[in-house]
Amino acid sequence: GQSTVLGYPRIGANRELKKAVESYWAGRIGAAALADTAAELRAEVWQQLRNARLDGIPSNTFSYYDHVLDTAVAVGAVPARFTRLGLSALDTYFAMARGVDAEPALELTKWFATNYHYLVPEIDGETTFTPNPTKPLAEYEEAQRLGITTRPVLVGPATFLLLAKGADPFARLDELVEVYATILNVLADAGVEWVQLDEPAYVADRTPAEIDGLRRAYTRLGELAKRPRILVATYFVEIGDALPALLDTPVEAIGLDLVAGPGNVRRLAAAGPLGGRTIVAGLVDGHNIWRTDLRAAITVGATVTALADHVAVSTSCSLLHVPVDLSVETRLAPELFERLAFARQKVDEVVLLGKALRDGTAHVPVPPQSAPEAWHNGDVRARLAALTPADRERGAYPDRADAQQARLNLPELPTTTIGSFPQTAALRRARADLRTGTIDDSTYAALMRAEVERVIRLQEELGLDVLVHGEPERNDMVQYFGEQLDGFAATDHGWVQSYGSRCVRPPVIHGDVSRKAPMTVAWSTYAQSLTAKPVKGMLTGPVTILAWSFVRTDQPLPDTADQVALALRDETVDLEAAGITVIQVDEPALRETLPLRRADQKAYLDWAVGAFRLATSGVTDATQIHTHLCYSEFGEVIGAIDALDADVTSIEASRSKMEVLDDLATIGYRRGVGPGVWDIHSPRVPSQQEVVASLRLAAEAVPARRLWVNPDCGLKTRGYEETEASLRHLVAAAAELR
Ligand code: THG
Ligand code: ZN
Repeated sequence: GQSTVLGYPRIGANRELKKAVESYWAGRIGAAALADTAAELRAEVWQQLRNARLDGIPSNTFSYYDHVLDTAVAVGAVPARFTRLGLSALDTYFAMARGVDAEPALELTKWFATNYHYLVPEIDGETTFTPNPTKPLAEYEEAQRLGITTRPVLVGPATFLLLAKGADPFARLDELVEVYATILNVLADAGVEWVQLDEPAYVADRTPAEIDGLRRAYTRLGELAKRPRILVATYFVEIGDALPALLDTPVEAIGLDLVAGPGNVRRLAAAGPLGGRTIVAGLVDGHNIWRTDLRAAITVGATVTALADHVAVSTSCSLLHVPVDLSVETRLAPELFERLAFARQKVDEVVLLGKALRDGTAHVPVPPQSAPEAWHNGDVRARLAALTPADRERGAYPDRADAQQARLNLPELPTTTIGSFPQTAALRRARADLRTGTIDDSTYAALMRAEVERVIRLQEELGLDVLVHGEPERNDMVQYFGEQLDGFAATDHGWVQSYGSRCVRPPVIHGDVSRKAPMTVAWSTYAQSLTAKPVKGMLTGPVTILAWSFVRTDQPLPDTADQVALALRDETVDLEAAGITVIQVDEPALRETLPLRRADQKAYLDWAVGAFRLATSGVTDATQIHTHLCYSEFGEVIGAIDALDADVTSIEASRSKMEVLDDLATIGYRRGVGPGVWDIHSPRVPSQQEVVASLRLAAEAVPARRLWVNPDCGLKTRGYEETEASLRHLVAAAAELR
């Protein structure tokens, strides 16, 4: 009958944290003002959770940048290259997060299969773990002063090491556990009753040694004479062999995700006696925005209650992944609004479920569950039902390559960019002015067209071979399409943290997806009208659109992917008919949505590849399809990249030193490839010689006639100065090698 949440958004209802942190970085406010804003945001969350009558309130879920980085600081895993800088604790922290001139930042990567990114701890021989409980302790005491008792949350030691990089970080587990032991001691001294240690890494496949490590860690922590009670939280998938291991330890509570892992109920039943432990039942989805089917959740909750002596109702994972408050959305259709719940509303659901499990279900409201008829589109369903394998096939690649070369007549080592050009202050201003009504649609469109023309002229002057229009009209590459497709809805304030101060506003896919009208054709054809060189059409692929949206749960994800794919297919056919000869369909999220368990990966890759091919197989052989993927960890998905059957694939390779090309060669990839030769994540301008060297390295794995020359990602976050200089070197390097 208890209720809790595993975590809560920290950005503030109006992204106050982003504004404060960015002001601090820009030197507009000092550390004290930043700390004040942070304290206000924390107080607001705690008070809100208390007023909602939540029993267990988490703390230390606030972060200036990232909770994995916070944990690294708490255990003293600050690499020497940052302590050496001699900065304040706060500035050392931000140096790790963002880098400084002399030191690159820690690596940023996906937090499991979400669109949140964490900083990868660096563990090396120099790392000496030391307890630094300052932050969890200070937050606990800060809440106490407000009269609110909280449960400090930390990433658990085993997951922390499994997320870290270095030579076998996991070998340091026992040593790290002693540091956690000290932290738990200190917290107990301060009066902390419960801590939450997150071990989400244990929902993926883990080796017996890793499972043993978990058992050892919590046996040791559990045996401490003086410590708070321990909740070990797992989430995102069904727990595996970690459940029996945790039951071997004295931990008092185990958190299970019952939304993404409904099989957890079965596992719990099979696990044997729970020894008086509390099961923290994740019944409310922390990763999606639909209202909970309360009746169904109560049924699951009742089953768990029958198995465990104590049950607390919770969210499936931290609410970090959903927007803060639905009640401020005034422009959503009523039938959508009444089906949604953001963080605040989900807290109410958790409290209600906790009460219902204790007092009975008489007063539980029944929110609308099935989608209204108006969200269904018979035409789209009929099209989907009529699909055949041929709809996902293009002609044989050699024929396509010949037809494309006959039409495009490209030189060897063709040069291109990934799509976006720098988003200047003037462009952002124009978008803001359009939103506030300061300028009208036609003025806005004229400004964007002028920008497209400028970008085309610049690329001609630089001597690039395949041009882009630069995407000045786009905000976010998913939001942009979401705003134009039927079956999608956009929020006004639905921000979710993506990394650090950066946020995204994922659209909501609520109904059958269809295209109202061409989405990009006018921009691409306008750009093409300005030049004799080919201009690439630019689309976001179906998998990425799904990954960066909130998806409907009332039909299988592959069906939604195919609906999006059909809309994109129509767009490619229209682009081709309008004279566009090269079309890029980006899939930067292909890797990130890969299921955590190997057993689920093949099915995912099959439908993901199928959706991409459905989107791209409607054009003739003579139209060249490009795709682009970000991030260098392609290992598990390399076969799928090949199966996409794109004519040209551009990938991030500059930081991984072209290793990915060897992988591609190994699996027999035979089509065009553009390994990024300029790391656009850094403002550094690569010299012509460096680009030449990268290309020579690439040419060892890929024949030169299949090699493209391009940066490793879009340029929207770069400035014009480094963009022009770098592209000049890139074009010159290609010319030199030709
Ligand atoms: N779009 C979406 N998700 C993404 C990316 C994206 N996830 C992975 C990766 N790219 C994350 N990268 C970023 C980079 C920049 C920003 C957000 C995520 C960003 N956001 C603006 C901000 O916070 O100020 C807001 C942008 C806006 O106005 O829409 O800069 O590209 N969906
Ligand atoms: Zn990219």
